[in-house]
Amino acid sequence: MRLSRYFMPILKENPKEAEIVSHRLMLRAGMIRQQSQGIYSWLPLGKRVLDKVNAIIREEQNRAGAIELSMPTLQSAELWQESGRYDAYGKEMLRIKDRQDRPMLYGPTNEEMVTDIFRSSVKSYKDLPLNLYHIQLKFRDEIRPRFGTMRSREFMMKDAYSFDLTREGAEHSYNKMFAAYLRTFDRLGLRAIPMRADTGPIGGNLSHEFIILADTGESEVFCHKDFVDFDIPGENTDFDSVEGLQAIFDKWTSLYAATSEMHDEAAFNAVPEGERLSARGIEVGHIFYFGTKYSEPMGAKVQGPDGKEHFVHMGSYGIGPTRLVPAIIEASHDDNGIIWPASVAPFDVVVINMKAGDQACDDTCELIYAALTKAGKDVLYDDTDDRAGTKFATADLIGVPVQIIAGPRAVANGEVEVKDRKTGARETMTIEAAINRFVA
Ligand code: 5CA
Repeated sequence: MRLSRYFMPILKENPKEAEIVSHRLMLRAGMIRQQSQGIYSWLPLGKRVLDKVNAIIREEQNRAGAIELSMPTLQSAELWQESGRYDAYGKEMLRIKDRQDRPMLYGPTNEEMVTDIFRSSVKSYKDLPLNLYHIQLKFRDEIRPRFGTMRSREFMMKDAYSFDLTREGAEHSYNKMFAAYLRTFDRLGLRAIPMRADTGPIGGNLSHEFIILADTGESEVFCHKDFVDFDIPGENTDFDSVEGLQAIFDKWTSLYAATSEMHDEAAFNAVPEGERLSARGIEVGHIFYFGTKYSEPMGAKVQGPDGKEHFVHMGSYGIGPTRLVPAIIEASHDDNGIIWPASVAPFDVVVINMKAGDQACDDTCELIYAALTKAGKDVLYDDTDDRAGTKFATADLIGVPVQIIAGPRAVANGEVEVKDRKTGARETMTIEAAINRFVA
């Protein structure tokens, strides 16, 4: 992508409305724009990061055996009347009427709709277990939307829903998502700790929130500090192994970890003082087992091996991609801007032409841009005629992991400078060596 033809509206000044660093940097880097309170457009740079986050979430959901579909944002109120949540959900639900005066709503979550899909076609235990997910916009009319896309009214959610014949089966499904979440957040460059959590309007009595420790987090959390160094389940994790996944779950729940709603002061005080971690955190995922809470009132049942009908045991599993993007920034930035983990960076590399219009600089940059693009890399080429200082500041602000800098003096020697955004280390090398670093 040539910067001269891209749309990346950088802000020079710090926006006054932004209270936390991720919101400030997302606005400054031209990633998002607020359209009305708590409702955001994702501008091209932000959209690239969001897509990469979603790609990792999707890979790990698929690996764990979940199946993607897509459900609409607008839902009929009837389904919610069946489950009894239409009245219970309260003011957070945005209620709408269509031209026939039929009550509709902008979905805050999808338990009812997915249960309706399930009951319409699954009739036998032989079709279980089943886990269906989508990545879709949601709307919750939060009283206090704040911190940009961290707590917005319209936001994206990956929500998965599992269906099993028995409670034991449902616990295995829960453990699959538990392990998939550990892997997902790790691949996003984050350390998320599963903590016992309150179930709120979703319901049930088994629930974990996945929390990233950050000073700007909205939740108060308490945990054993060893969680910070626990091993993450590997790529070869066998998601069909009941014992294997139970062992992962047991290990990751063996020490104290709870959000403030579930906090047990006495149990926490039993942890040796030097091993207690009391901190603030950002909730990036939340998983629930709620048994037959929706299947019973909505009549979602299957025929079991005993020939009788059984209401299915369900769980739901949420991740917030539009919250994860700022959460990653909270965890990874410096005074100059964002530092993206390579896995979600909007571009793999930025090629900075320090003197656009200079034949040798132009030729060198074009050569590198073409070679890296051909090698399948996402390359941003700063071909604008801005001053070098402005270009460096922009490259640092948008956080691309590697910068290849082509200035007249180095280019005259057949060389460029390669800068690592995270460490700031710069290395001068031949043009070929710079290309090979990515191609090899
Ligand atoms: N149905 C269940 C799981 S699929 C559910 O709705 N869970 S939830 O309410 O805990 O939300 C799941 C995730 O969505 C949260 O962990 C969080 O990452 C994200 N999320 C929830 N509310 C917001 C919000 N207002 N802004 C941004 N992300 C949000």
